[in-house]
Amino acid sequence: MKRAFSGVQPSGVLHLGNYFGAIKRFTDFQDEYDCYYCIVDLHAITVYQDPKELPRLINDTALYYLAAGLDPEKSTLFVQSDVPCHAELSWMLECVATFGELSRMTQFKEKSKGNESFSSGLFTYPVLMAADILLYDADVVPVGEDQKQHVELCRNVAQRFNSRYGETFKIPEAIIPKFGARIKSLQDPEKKMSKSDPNPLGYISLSDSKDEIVNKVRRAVTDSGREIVYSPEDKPAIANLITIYSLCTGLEFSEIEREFEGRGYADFKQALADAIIEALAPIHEKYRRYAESGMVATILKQGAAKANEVSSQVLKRAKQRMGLSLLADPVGRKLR
Ligand code: AQP
Repeated sequence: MKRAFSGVQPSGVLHLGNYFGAIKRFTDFQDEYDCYYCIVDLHAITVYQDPKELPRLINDTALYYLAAGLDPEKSTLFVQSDVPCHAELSWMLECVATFGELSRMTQFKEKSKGNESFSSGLFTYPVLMAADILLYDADVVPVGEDQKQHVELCRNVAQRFNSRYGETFKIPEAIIPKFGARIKSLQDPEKKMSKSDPNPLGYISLSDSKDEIVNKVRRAVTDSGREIVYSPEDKPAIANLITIYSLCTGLEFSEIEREFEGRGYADFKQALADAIIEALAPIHEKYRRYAESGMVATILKQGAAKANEVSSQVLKRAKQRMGLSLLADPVGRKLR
């Protein structure tokens, strides 16, 4: 069976972008791939996280993975910091990645902009992500569009490592959805929907109540005119709302345009809020059942045991290739 790997940061409550761009799709891979899904807490701490809040966010992210349909019998779900190989391989890969290629990463440029004292972890974040992926010999990496550049860097670093030290890593491929790969902020269609957006009106969290959803959709920015047409260039705000409506209902853009022909933004927004509420209802229900079951800790513990087993073999291989650690070589070749 081929392998899939992906992760989500526990840096806030997950939103519609994380859902449609990533975790909903994770479940589609479960029958075809041997899946490893990680809660990447080491990535989250590249910006400050309150240590009193972080455990709750980690648990919450696991609950949303499960509520979205991830089956722990089919997929391995674990927390990154429970598997030490990630940090160890990351350092080895930092010695292969170059300062220049990391400087070109768009996410780093955006997150460090106007901030003079960002952490060095924010800069090396994509290398840790490369380690995450390569440790599982992943064939595919289902992600939203914002992570495409990071998967490309992972491929480049792995290829460089392989040509310098000999065949070691499988070269993975990013799988980006056709629609929903980049859901935009409800307040600024130039920006992606993001959980660390300081303005909560910009995103719809998976935990939002019906009233919050109605309020956020009602206050979402629109474009000039009043027609409901999908035209990302001329009407980026409406195109974003149509995309969300399409993802929630399964309707084609043309069907949506027909449904709302001659009707205004207010009607469309009401229907959109209803569609989001309906799409999130089963997730809320499943979230509640998993939270009450108290099963999450056991699922994460079992997942970490399996992830440690698989990743330690790949790390050992990489160490041997690099000529590190006498103990990494089981036949003690270097001890002669
Ligand atoms: N707006 C989005 N549209 C589609 N997909 C998205 N993803 C994130 N935002 C959107 C995808 O969700 C997965 C998990 O993302 P992440 O938590 O690892 O980090 P991120 O991409 O940086 O997401 P956020 O919400 O913007 O987090 P913060 O604000 O903490 O940086 C990834 O597959 C991502 O592509």
